[in-house]
Amino acid sequence: MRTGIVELDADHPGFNDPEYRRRRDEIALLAQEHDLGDPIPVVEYTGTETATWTTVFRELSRLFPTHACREYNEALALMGFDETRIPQLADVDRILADRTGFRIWPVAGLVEPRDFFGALARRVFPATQYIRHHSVPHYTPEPDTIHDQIGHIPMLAIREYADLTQRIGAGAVGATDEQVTQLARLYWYTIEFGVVRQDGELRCYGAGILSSYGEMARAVRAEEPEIRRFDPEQARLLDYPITRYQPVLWEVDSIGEAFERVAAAVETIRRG
Ligand code: HBI
Ligand code: FE
Repeated sequence: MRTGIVELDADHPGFNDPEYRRRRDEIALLAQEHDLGDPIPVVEYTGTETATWTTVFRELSRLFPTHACREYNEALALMGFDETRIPQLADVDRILADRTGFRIWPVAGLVEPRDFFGALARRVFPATQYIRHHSVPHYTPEPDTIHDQIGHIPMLAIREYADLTQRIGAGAVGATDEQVTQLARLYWYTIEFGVVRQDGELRCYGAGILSSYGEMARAVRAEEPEIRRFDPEQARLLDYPITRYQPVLWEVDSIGEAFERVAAAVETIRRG
């Protein structure tokens, strides 16, 4: 559908804000009118939108040196992000194409899991261009451009993470519903919420942690989340909550290890 009408749940922070809803529809229409291969539309962000980015990027940046994995900090420097401006997907698309061959597909919001994985299988990442509601800058009930650009985009410039992302997507092509569910759990526990031990310290490599001040602050303290050695045979059977802090995080020695173990698990899952 190319209506540019965005449905929001009644408990979405922007539900009762007509200006926010008009803006969401406007940005959704840009994505809906975009065909893969077209130039990615440039969004002129408002002062309010930029202020939300500034708040979140500034706060997260205080944690990155001590909480993010080494690869993330290197890749973030490469992206050239700064707190005064929301990056354009068109710009990060060129950097990723050059680094790992991943391309960006601008989308209006959540994509059906099979379509989402189908894009990943082709080394295409569905990324949003709208931003969360300004009333709660550290919270979003759905992926937004802060989550996609601060969480996923720098990590997709890293070969092992890009390959892991693609491998899970490829595993879902032609899979059964149950197989897709298990692949979605592996995606969640690695790509979104993975942690890695570096020089004896727990560091974050999952995009959902890297783009959330609360998750990141609490992940490496390892007080509340239970940290388990990554075992895809257990992880693929364990459900996860999406609306509260993660109770269990899975630790690897390297992102390359996450890739190797997930690649093997994808084979097991597909054999059924
Ligand atoms: N769509 N835009 C977008 N971003 C996501 O992260 C996303 C999605 N659709 C489905 C989805 N994630 C999850 O179901 C994955 O586990 C597949
Ligand atoms: Fe994500």
